[in-house]
Amino acid sequence: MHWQTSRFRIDLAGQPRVMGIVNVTPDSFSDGGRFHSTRAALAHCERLVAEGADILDLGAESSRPGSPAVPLDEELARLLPVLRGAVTLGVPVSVDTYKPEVMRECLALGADIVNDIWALRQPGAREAVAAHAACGVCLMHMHGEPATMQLAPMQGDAVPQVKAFLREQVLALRAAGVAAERIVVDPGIGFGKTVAQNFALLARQGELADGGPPLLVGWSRKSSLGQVTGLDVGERMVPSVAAALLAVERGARVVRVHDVRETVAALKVWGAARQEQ
Ligand code: HH2
Repeated sequence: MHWQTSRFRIDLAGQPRVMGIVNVTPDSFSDGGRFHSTRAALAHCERLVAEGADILDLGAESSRPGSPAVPLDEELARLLPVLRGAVTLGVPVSVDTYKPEVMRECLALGADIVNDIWALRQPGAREAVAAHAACGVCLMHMHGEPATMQLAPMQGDAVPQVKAFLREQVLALRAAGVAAERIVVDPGIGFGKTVAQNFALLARQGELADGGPPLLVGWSRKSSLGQVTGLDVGERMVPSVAAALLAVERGARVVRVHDVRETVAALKVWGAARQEQ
């Protein structure tokens, strides 16, 4: 099992991969404003790679519940200078965007992966990815849109709905000519789901992975972890690592995290136990 991306073929058969989050935003829910300048964002990229990140995920628009959209030129101005540096660090670089123009510009600069919370449903996004020869793509499930998704979360059993949605988006992308080896899918923890639905997606994650593309999951610092622990966003490192470990144990091959060093250490313990099975 592997993930084909623009420059790297990422092995997903062995140790799970850690995707380190770099938010080049003033308003992300857990670290907004900390890495807003190009210099700070690049220093953060270097730090995450030193801590063991296998992939960097650069995002320039917050998708926290209620967040406003960022204009195209502002998103590019935040992202491109950081991307230019990030692609020299020796690891695959993903760009968290739903805008086809941003995808095209970033892929032209050497980005390896498009990570889209809209699963390429914005007009022209699927075509932007399909036009590239080899970039990787992460298709995420979201119910509604960031501005309003927590006002009207999903109804009923989330697991079959998320599974059917992801299957449909994968088929559409395959029909556009994108090879299966380029695609991973993500249940989109916290995106238009109740706390119970998020935990159902963890408890029954095996149903999602079943026979489909590799799974990428992002629990890091999310509010469902705050709900069950009573901890504020800045205090959610341990719950985040616990959730990442549970996700990996249930089949996730990539975890998207803020706390790279701690997650890498936890996954080493998981890997050591797995070797002795
Ligand atoms: N979560 C966030 C953003 N992008 N992409 C994928 N594939 N999966 C996720 O779970 C996911 C994502 C939200 O988290 P974060 O980037 O930390 O915050 P913000 O959107 O406020 O910048």
